[in-house]
Formats: sequence, C-alpha cells, structure tokens
Amino acid sequence: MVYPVLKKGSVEKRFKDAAEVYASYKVDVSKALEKLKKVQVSLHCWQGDDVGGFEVKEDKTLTGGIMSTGAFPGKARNGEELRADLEKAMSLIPGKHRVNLHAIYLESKGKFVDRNEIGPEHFTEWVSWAKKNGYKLDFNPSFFSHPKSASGLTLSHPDKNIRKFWVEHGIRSREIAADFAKKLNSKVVNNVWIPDGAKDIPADRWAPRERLIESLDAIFAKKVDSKVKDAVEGKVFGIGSEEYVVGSNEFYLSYAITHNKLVCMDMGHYHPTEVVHDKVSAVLPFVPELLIHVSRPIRWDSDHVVILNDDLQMLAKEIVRGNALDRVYLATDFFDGSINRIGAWVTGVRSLQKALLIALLEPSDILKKLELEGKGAEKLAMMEETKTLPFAAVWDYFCETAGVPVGSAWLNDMVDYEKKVTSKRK
Ligand code: RNT
Ligand code: ZN
Repeated sequence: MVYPVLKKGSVEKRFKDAAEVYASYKVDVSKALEKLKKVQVSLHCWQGDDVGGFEVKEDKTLTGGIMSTGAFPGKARNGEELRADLEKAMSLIPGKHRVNLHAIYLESKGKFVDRNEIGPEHFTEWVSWAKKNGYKLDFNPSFFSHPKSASGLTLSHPDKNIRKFWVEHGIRSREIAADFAKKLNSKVVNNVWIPDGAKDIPADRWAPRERLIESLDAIFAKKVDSKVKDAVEGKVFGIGSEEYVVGSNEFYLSYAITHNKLVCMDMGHYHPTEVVHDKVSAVLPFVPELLIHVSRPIRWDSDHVVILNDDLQMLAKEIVRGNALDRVYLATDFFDGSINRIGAWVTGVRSLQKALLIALLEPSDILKKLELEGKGAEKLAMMEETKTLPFAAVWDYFCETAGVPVGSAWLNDMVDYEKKVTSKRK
C-alpha cells in the first residue's frame, strides 16, 4: 500500500486556521514550536537489535530480568548496520536528537574485550558518526548478559572480586561518557541500571544494599568532566527479581538526593497503577535534574513501543506545566523485536513529540486560574475541550517545516528501506 502524501500547501493552510483557534485561548503556537524544536530526545540504540550488542562472543542471550520478544527479520548485526538504521529513523523524526548507547555496543575489531577492559577506543566509530551527523551521544554501562551477572547480582554481589569487576566496568563507562562529552562538546547522560535482586524472600535485604552503596561510591569517586551527568535507575521488580530489587526506587531516590545524582525514572518500573507523571514535581525539587526512560509497560515492564496514550500525555504536561523541559532528559527505552524496528523507533519518538506539542499548546494559564478560583466544572470542561483542539495541524506543520514526511507518509520510507535494506539481512 502507498501511504497518503498530502498536497503541497494544504499543511500550511490548516496550520494557519489552527493557530487562530489556539490564539483565541491565548496560546502562541510559534512559541510552542520553538520550544518543541529544542527538545532533544535520546534515541536508544538497543531497539535496533533487540538489546544484543556487538561483543565478540558466542552467547548473546539477553539476561538481567529484561526481555525482547519477537523475531522480525532484519535486525542490525553490526555497528555499520545499526548506524544506518538509526540514520534512517532520524530522517523520519523532526528535529535534531541524541543517540543513547550501551556499553555492549562497543566495536573491538573482532577481538573479545571484556566489560572491565572497555575504553573510548572502542567507540571511535560511534563518535565520528555522531560528529558527522550532528548527533550527541549518551551512555549506559551494561550490567547484564554476562557470565559474571549470571547469579543475578553485580554491584551488590557478596564476592568482592565480582563486585570489583563491575565497579571497574562502571568507572570505565564513565570515562567513555567523559570522552564523548569532550569530543562532541556536549552533556552526556551516563545511566546506571543493574539487575540485582532476588526471586524469593531474601534472608538479608540489608547487606546487598550496603554493598551497592559502596560500589556506587567507588564508581563515582573520580571527578570527571562536569558535562557527564550520572543517573541511577531503580525498579520495582524484574523477571527473576520479583521479591527483592537491591536498587529499588526508594534506594536510588535516596542515593541520588544525597549524592547529587540524577534520578532515572522508567515508566515501566513502578506498580501497574502508579504513574510517573505525578513524580516529576515531587522529585525534581530535590535533585539537580531528572532522566525519564520513556517506555510503555503492559501488565509488567514489557517495554512496548511508546504511543500517544494518557500516560505519555500526562508526563509531557507535567514537565511543560512545571517549565522543566531544560531539567528533564527524555530517553526512549523500549524493545519490541516483533515489528519493523525502524518503525518502532519512529513511532515512539514521534508519539513523544506529539505529547510534548499537545502539552506546549495547552492553555495552562487558564486552567491554573480556574483551579485557583475554585471553578472546578469549568476547569474540567476546559481540560476536556482542549483535548480536541486542532493540534494535528500544528504537528503536520512542524514535520513539514522540519523537512520530514507529514502524517503516515513516513511509512512509505520505512517500507522502502525494509524492502531494499533490512529484509536482505539473513
Ligand atoms: C531495565 C531498564 C534499563 C534497560 C536498558 C537496556 O529494566 O529499563 O534501562 O531497559 O538499560
Ligand atoms: Zn529503563
């Protein structure tokens, strides 16, 4: 099927009409678009190959309580392919964005390099590619899919030597982040997530947490480039760590506040009815900045592709209402191996941008005023009415002026790339 490509001129006409509607609510559409343009989403590289990575080893099974299901053909098999796929995705997303790497995406010229041996020299291809394309990079140490994490423990492991191994990995990852910061002259978010936990009731919940504090302190001991932003990511449970997660949300919240770190809140890392949008105003006053892993849990931390659902819209509204766009880093985190992976990226990021645009177009001054005046019905009604304001016309205009396909037209590019490139990978 050929997806509709709109006639030239039609987008602008609808945009002008929409801008008039918004102006009647005292919303300046061009200001909203200016702000949206500045939001750089960190696009997670790991959707491109189902969190496999490029380590030179036989067994690349994904472990650590996270899972990618599906075997859609054409996943990237090396750096070259992954970068090409990322470029394709980026070409269908309006704006300039960032790429989020994991340590397992190193390139070591056919030689096995263990996690405690990685260095900036293994990411030079990524850096030159980023430079060439004007992308900035973020980084993550990888504490999973490794024999030394097989017991389910890494930084909190009772064995001093195993802890030491992972601490070294954490230190080296930070050095890589610092190298990115220097070479790309940009902030680099370096996010620590570990799988550590227990399937069943532990006899000792204390000691692993004490060891984790010690390990984190050791990783963060060295001063690195101030452009490196260290973040710590907790969660409520994982597969195999149902009863106990060493780095729980409370653990890392406390650690971040007392150690001046960023808290990473992943939308899939809380109880099913617990929402991340409520946490932004509760946490941000106490930490320097926030990192949000934009994800979509279904029944568990399933990492489905992000869509424009209520959770996403509420999250965007909270950030925008709090004027916090410059203190909240947005990084996508999902991995669906059952569909076209470029489609997954583009759908996720475009949905996030739509949510941000809806938030930026909200007449929030009016809503806040009605609330203060105790006019509850009017506030609620206004919130409902704003849901059907013509944001889509503004979104289309944003895409058109950014030089990317409008509406579903990007699917033509995706299908074409699948036909010519990814489907040929055997
Ligand atoms: C796992 C965390 C973590 C990972 C990536 C691969 O539950 O969400 O962020 O998804 O680091
Ligand atoms: Zn995450």
